[in-house]
Amino acid sequence: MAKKTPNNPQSAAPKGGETHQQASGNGNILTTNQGLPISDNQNSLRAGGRGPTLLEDFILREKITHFDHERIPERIVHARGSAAHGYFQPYKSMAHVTRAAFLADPQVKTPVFVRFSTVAGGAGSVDLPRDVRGFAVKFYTQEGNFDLVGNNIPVFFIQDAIKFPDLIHAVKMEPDRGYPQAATAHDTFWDFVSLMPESLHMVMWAMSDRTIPRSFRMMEGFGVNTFRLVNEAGDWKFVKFHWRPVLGTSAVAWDEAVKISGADPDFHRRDLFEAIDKGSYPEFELGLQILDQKMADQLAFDILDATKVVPEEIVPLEMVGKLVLDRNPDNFFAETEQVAFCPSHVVPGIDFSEDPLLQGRLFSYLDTQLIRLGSPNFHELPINRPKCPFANFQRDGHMQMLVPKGRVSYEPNSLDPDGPRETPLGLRTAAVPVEGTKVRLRAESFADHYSQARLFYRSVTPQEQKHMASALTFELSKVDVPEIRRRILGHLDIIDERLGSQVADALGMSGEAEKMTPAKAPIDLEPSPALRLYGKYKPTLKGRKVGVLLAPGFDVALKNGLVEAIEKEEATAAIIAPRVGGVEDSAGTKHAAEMALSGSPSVLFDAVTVLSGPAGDKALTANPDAVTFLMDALRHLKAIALSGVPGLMKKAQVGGEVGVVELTGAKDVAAFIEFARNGRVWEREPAA
Ligand code: HDE
Repeated sequence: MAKKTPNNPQSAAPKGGETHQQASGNGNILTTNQGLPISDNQNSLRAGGRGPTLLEDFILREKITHFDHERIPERIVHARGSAAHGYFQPYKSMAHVTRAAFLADPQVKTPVFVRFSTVAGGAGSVDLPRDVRGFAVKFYTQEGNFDLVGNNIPVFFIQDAIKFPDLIHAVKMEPDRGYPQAATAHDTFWDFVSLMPESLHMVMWAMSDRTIPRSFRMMEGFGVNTFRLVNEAGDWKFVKFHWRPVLGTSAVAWDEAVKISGADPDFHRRDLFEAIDKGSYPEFELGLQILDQKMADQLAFDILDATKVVPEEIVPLEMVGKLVLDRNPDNFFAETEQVAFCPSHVVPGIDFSEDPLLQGRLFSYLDTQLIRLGSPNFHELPINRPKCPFANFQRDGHMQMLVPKGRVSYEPNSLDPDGPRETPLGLRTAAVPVEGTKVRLRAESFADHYSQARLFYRSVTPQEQKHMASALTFELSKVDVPEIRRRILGHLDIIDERLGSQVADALGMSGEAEKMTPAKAPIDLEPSPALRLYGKYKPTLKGRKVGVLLAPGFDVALKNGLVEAIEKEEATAAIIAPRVGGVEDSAGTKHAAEMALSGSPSVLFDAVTVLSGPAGDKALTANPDAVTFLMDALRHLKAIALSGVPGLMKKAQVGGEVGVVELTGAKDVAAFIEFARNGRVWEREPAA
């Protein structure tokens, strides 16, 4: 038998998921990719100690060549992403509506890999631009992989896939100047949307707090396009997929987003990784909106139009199972970067609708994986490989990793009677009758571009409305060409006159809106409170991070009580000190710190506390980082608990506001926790 040595990697043939070390030997001998042990990894081969490097140095050349090829083309959209492994488990059988096995048995846990992303920025851009977030789930079911490739917003900018390259070109960096990176706040984006009224509904969502989420763990997810569920008898119903975060939804303030982007560009990635690392597993419930053709026909819009929601008040969500993310990737590139999602990856029991956006997506994703991963064998990469057996007669191709056996690579055949064959259990497309004249035409039922934009604006809370007006003002203030601003103001007037005039006023352009004529006059729809971001979920501090700033002379009993109360809520207390080496309490005992104040602005936390003694207070008062720490926490409507910092409070002009608690004992800690559970102290936000 061949011995397992570094010289003989074949003796330990790599299986999916094996590490490089496992595949190449015992793991502590450095080798080339051919398994040759390396004796010197510090010096290239030279003609004499100070002489030229020799072309013969194949070890140097292999290492550098591999390095030169380390990057693959990044995704044209959703380039920046963060991912995790987990599982999905249904609550009950859904066999009456779908044949899908992963939705049939509450005992079965289906492994999943989930990738969250931003859309517009490059792979190295920051986590908190104003942007839609991708929410892509790969279910490795026993009947093959099902990819639910969704976003955190339930609608899309365009109705027809043919406009996607235009939309993305408009939002990406402008081609002559190469900026702005990861931002909608520039002329080409607003020019495009001002000329494409179908985008206005999603523009309203994009300008809401949904596009600056607090955490991937606190976002809803949506399949956006309409799909079909098909049962054993072949009966089908339409379905809309929803993900609901168990922690509730939450967003940061715009000013926070801007500051977080500087203080921690990896804010969301770190948050996801750390949460899973410490066992606080993100959870999402899968909700289905199921409706038959008759119900769809009664809606005020077309079920095939991806710029529309089906209000939950009309078709309620049926919660069917839970997704738990319980394992971080082992290797970012091998998993998060190489994972390939395709909406065309479905399982028996799930089928497509004729939504023209979805139909285009069915082509695009496979095509994109071919250029990005460079081979039709991308499904053989460990992260993409189905976890059920798969077999067919496709062969060869760039980077083939399987070694198919035998003479037969065709079907029908008689030479391999045990080879793969069709099965009645396989995918059966819903028998949907289709006929029509070949035509390039947008259906009349897609013509109402304003009613749901109005519905969204009028359904959300006053705070959300106010933030939308500020976001629109901010973005349009970055648009140079006045005609573009005027066109948008004209659209806003149609959506809601109050919003239009608020934004016009804030821009200093009252009365300058261009009059726009809708293709179809909007109607007033019944408001849908389900569209709100705030107030829908139970208040909780679970999964949050509280910044505990300690300065010299702080009261240790108070600190311990506070940390205990925070941890009881299943939140994290992050200990900050002026210097990372630690800080002394009032008895002179030194306490370790996790973070230094200069690198830990309050924007990184959900609520903050500052505990100090007189000497510490004096130092904090003289420290601009401490002053901004407190001022920002107040501005960002955070719960604040303070002890022993009269000087700092005076300097930062903080004290007496709602949600600012001066700690004297345990009951004050409880009051602080109560404010913190509510997320933000909205009473402090000035009225519109
Ligand atoms: Fe995508 N989209 N998209 N998209 N999309 C891609 O595929 C595309 C759309 C979404 O984490 C690309 O693998 C077209 C809607 C997510 O890897 C590409 C159209 C929704 C991800 C592509 C849309 C999405 C992508 C780029 C209009 C929400 C990231 C890289 C017809 C339901 C998946 C890639 C990941 C990625 C095309 C519209 C979500 C180019 C043509 C609507 C979450 O194939």
